Amino acid sequence: MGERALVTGGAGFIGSNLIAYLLRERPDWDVVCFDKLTYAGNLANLRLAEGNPRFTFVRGDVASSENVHALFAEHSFTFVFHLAAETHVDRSIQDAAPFVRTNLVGTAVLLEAARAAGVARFVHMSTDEVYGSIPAGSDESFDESSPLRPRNPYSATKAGADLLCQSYVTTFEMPVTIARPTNNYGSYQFPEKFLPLMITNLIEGRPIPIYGSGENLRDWLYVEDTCRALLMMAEKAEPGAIYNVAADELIPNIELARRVLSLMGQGPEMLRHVKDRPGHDFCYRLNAQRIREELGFTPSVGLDEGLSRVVAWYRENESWWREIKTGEYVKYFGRQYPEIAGGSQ
Ligand code: NAD
Ligand code: TDX
Repeated sequence: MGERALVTGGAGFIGSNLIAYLLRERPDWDVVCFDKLTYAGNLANLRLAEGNPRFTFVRGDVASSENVHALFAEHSFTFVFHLAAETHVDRSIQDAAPFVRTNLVGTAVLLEAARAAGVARFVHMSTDEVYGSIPAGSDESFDESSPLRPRNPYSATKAGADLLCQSYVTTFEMPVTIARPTNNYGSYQFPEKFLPLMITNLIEGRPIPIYGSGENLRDWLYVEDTCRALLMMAEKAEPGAIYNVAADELIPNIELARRVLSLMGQGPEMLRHVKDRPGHDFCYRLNAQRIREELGFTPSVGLDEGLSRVVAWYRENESWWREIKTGEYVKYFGRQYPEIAGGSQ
């Protein structure tokens, strides 16, 4: 019999890729997207799912008990993939409040509803940022038992959500599995994030802003590999397990920028060193042995291949990101789904 999966935050970058992936890879599953449609949510991201009879969109706020209650009253879920979050570190430095509300309160509300409903598996999307930063010159890496030492408001709220999930495993024996992936990139990534910002700026003839020296290191994971890991975790992981998900493609930001320049046929005059992010984490390096050994997961798209694909995608989908950069994309809000679950905003 087919299963029903809930994807929170499914109108965002990874969520929309996950929905397309689940509809394709699990042809007998129904998939429900629950999303508030914040500035980062965009119904245009769901064009591959739109019209599919196995897909339903519900507009709602994970931090609203009323909205979440209405969702669970309407649907019975086997799997919950919890991706809804405020996600941009720079925004969390400007104003932490929405991060606390969505990432902490939202996770608490959703856990409680999923527990009451007795879902078979709750996959929580955490992040590599919860471990904090590895200093320059160290070759340390984090495994799943490393302490959580978040250093910015975004990662602090993600660490809190991660711990809430762990508490539901020990207190209620709830079948929660936690994913801690590295930096994702791919189609439909909001152009405030580094990689799509670089590509779209270059197409517009604008420079690439490099925070500080550009020596900070990130590990770049192609979004479809993340989707595959999340599905494996839903279907194969032991309840309560935590998995790092890494690409093993750690490079300095400046080097990533140079590769993008080269792919796009542009030169170093397009680089601009700008003021550094306050508290800028230097490096996240993960040991991902556990998911490899226990679930057989290894990433399949290397950085060279992934970068070519993503540059091509942003070139071919100019209207998608131009509507975001001009703010025009809000036209999608309320176009087809004006109501919010449970009736109030
Ligand atoms: P995104 O910002 O592109 O999308 C977030 C989505 O969540 C949007 O559609 C937004 O409308 C929705 N949302 C926000 N607040 C909500 C609320 N209160 N109720 C319901 N929906 C709400 O984010 P993303 O990059 O796709 O990240 C998805 C998840 O993966 C997040 O939990 C993030 O912390 C985690 N993560 C992301 C990365 C990355 O590199 N992008 C890496 C590791 C982990
Ligand atoms: O304009 C920029 N210039 C720049 O040098 C931007 C936007 C970023 N950067 C640097 C900061 C980081 O070292 O590039 C790196 C990547 O920055 P972001 O795209 O903002 O990602 P990061 O801060 O690493 O966090 C991301 O990965 C972990 C996601 O946004 C998080 O949601 C995820 O949890």
